[in-house]
Amino acid sequence: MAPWSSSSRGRRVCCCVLIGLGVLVLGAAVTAGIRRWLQPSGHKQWEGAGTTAHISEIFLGRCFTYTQIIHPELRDKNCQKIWNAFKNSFISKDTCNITEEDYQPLIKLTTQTLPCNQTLFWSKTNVLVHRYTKAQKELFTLEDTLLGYMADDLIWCGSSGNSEMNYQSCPSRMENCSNSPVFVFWKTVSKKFAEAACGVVHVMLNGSISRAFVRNSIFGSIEVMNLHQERVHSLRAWVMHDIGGDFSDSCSGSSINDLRSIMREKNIPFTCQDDYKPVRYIQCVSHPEHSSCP
Ligand code: JS2
Repeated sequence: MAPWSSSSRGRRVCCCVLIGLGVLVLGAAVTAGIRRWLQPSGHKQWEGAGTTAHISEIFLGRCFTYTQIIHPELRDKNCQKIWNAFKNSFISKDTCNITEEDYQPLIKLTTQTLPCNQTLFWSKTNVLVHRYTKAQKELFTLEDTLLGYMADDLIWCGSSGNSEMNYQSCPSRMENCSNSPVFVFWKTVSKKFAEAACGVVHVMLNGSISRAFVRNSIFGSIEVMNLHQERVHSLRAWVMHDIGGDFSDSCSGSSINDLRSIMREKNIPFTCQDDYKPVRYIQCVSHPEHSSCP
């Protein structure tokens, strides 16, 4: 047997060992990578906060509170069915490809007719507008409706092929996951809320920020676009300024002129008031000494 043969077999054996080792190391690296990428629960790791802890109890509790106490005319709503429809809208689905369609069963179960002249939209005035509707029961924001009331300030997401909710992390607004469960939910229900609006409709805007009306906000890009002139007699805007805050924008400002021109195109009469008094009274509750307060 040729002398070089033993050495060549040796070389072949050590090549096989090296290749074997290489494959093992590579395999381990890939597995570790996937493990790092996937959380222990098998969900993808996102940058945003995870599904709100005890979301089912919170959601169900809010449903019963709303339908049995706040609006007993809705007492026949089946809260368990509503929760299941909500959960099935995103569970086991790709959390970046949720559609309006996914939420239709939930919307069907939570239909609520809002009387005309009682719809109140808002943009960048979340706290003030809800302090106002708590005091003034004649007007409804989306969060004063059953669907908005149950989901407000909650976070939820899952993953395709995984029957559990992702409590560790969910897509944040900055991540390229535009069709996330939360974002599609608010787009979908805001569209429905606007389509149902009728008579005199109101919006509360923030005059202490650079542009009170923002086209790519949910109000500007979804709700304004789904107001129908045959149902909506007029849109009344209230531009509120923080007490002691900046007077950055107002009814005579460029952003409101932008909104005015959109409403003109839609043939819906538009009026605007700076610091609508009844809302200012709400603000004055926490600033009784301020010169602009009675
Ligand atoms: C994430 C949430 C939440 O007219 C209002 C309401 O009808 C609302 O649904 O949409 C309008 C306000 O949205 P806009 O104009 O983008 O103003 P914003 O101050 O930037 O409010 C953004 C959030 C609105 C949707 N949304 N999104 N998580 O818990 C949540 N709650 C609401 N209402």
